[in-house]
Amino acid sequence: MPATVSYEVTDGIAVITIDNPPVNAMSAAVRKGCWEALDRLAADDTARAAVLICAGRTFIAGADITEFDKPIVDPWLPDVVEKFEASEKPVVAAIHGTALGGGLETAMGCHYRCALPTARVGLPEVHLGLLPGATGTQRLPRLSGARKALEMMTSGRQVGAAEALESGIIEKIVEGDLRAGAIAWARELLDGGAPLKRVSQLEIHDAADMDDEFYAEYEQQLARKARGFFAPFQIVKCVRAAVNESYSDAFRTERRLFDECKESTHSQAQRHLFFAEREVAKIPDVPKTTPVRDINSVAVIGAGTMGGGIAMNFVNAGIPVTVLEVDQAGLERGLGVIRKNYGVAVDKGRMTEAQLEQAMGMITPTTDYAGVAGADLVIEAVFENMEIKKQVFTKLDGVCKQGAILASNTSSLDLNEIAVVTKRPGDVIGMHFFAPANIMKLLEIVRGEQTAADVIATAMATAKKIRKVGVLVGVCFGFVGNRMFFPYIREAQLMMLEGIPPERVDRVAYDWGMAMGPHAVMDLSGLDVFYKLNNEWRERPDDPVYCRMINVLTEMGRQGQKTGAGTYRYEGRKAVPDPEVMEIARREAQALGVRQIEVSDEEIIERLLYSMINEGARVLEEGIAIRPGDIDVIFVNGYGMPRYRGGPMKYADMAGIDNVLAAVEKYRARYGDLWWTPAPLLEQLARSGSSFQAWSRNR
Ligand code: 3H9
Repeated sequence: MPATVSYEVTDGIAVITIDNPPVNAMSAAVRKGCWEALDRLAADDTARAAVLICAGRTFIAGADITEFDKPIVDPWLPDVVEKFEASEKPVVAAIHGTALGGGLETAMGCHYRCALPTARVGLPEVHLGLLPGATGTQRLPRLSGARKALEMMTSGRQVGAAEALESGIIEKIVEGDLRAGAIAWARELLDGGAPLKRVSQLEIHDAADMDDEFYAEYEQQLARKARGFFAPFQIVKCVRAAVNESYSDAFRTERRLFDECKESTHSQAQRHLFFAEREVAKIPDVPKTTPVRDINSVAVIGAGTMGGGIAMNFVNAGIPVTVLEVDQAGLERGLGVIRKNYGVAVDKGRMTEAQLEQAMGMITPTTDYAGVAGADLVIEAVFENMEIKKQVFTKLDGVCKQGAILASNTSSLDLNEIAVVTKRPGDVIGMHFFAPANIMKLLEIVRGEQTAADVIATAMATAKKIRKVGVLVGVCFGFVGNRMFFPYIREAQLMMLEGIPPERVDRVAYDWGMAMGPHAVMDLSGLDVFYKLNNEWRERPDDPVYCRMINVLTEMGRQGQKTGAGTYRYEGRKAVPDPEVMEIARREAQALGVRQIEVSDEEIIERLLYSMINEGARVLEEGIAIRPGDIDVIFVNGYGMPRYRGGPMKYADMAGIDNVLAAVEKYRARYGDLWWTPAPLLEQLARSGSSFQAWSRNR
């Protein structure tokens, strides 16, 4: 028997222990081990029942996700689950930590389930673009009811032991020693003559009124909550099969639909992100053992929308914050906005009035720099202007205690230039939050030339503490996210001059899966923001066509939603296409000599995405991002790119780098070298038939 699964008998009860760190995934070796353990149990006269338990920090966390890209190795997980159920001797699953995916499916193959009070169970396959494919879509409805199973599987929600007990997913909660408790319970079941509870043979208790109307309504809801995703709808089909077909027919349906999911680009993309989001924390020259500084108090310079949102993150994590503004009026305005934001949470029932007051009580307002002197971490969130930022950092250098981390929330400026105005550039780092800062998951952590390793490690740990996805990037204009977003915006802008209505470009981007189209995003952020950014970009090539409409509209006072008009006109928050804007675009195009053209939807996507990907290749060449996966993590967590596309670099890999290059060359032929010269890395990968992922792995 492989070392990962052990078998021993204690007083007539066999204990099968899976030990496959870190999370006891059902790898081929574990499946084989379980298979052999079950054969041994069947033949073992000294054992009347068995307990399935795991070593380490958790019960089985699911199938081994790394195996989905490889040929299947027997025994396959569904067969193992069925073998557990077929055992003539009762098997009790003993759950601690989390029983997820194939882990819960294995537990549901057992005849009874017990868990520690702290345990959680769930079928989160949907997050990987999959469905529970080891009989989970058939077993969970039989234990919890089809409605609950549908909700759990389409959302991936985990439930705690108490809820699992109440809904019939487990039969017992064990306090104290799980192993001893499970063995005792197995013996009790034997002594009480409990029947073998084979889940596949149970009735679904709430199947009666699950008719066409029910499924249509459920799918309609899903279409809103999981727009564009494939797997949730496959799960509905499986549950429908569970309700309407025999177990064996429905199981075949599950297998077929699981295979469709596994082979889909959605699942490839989502599996990629699963690993990329874990890898992002690994920084080659900042090992895990790097010490981190204590962050027990934070100061935020600037109480604008950004500063306020940043402060809320720390308050929510229980860390007191001092907020500094130049004057009392600014402070009151800023604190008023924070209070209003918390008020919304109260209105929605997510927070009580008392909690709101407690949160506000953790914020100390000040107009005096002496008030931030004792903070462990200071985050500057003032106006995006180099001179102002330098003044702030000079002041901070003068008052802040030694060892404090001085962070800038700049979204584009040269962090090195900011750092050298202080006498402690090693303590200076970028922490680029994304608006709204209290909600968006992404945090770009910008490493300056002199930033110390422990400052990087602390910033990454702090990101985790405030529940952000921290991604380390290097210094360049716009860092990774904005630098790659600029070409996307540039193409949307050019298309307007070419006579392509913004609402069409936005619709195509939205249908591709973006949370919002590029024009809607610009109007939301403010065209003036892009206007200022463009002007701060010192190395910007001289091109009168570049983002021309941003300049024209901003100078007309059309700054976007906040002024009631930008690229669109606004009726409340509703964007309405404005013929006047296209008229202006036509005039500008004429003056600049931009041709009016017809384009396909495919071209719109290519120009938006491939311009971004080409820039991404340069970002990688220059070492501004550590890995292509880091870029992908940035775009799905900060720019509204759908997870099922995997991020821009994974999307390029799936489209084929040679296809991306061919399209880039096509636009270069039309528009010239200025913006469309292929990145050398793109050419190199296309030539060698490689991908960003393979390049990254083999470096
Ligand atoms: C499935 O079951 C399909 C079946 O229905 C049908 C099959 C036919 N496989 O997250 P962490 C690695 S699909 C391989 O940092 P935590 C992870 O990459 C599966 N590796 O720890 C990381 O590696 P590294 C359904 C896995 O304590 C290390 O373990 N199940 C797997 O924060 C630690 O992970 C799921 O979707 C895996 N299944 O969280 C559950 N899981 O150290 C996925 C983890 O090299 N897992 N790794 O970076 C999780 O949600 C979390 O890992 C868990 C622990 C909550 C368990």
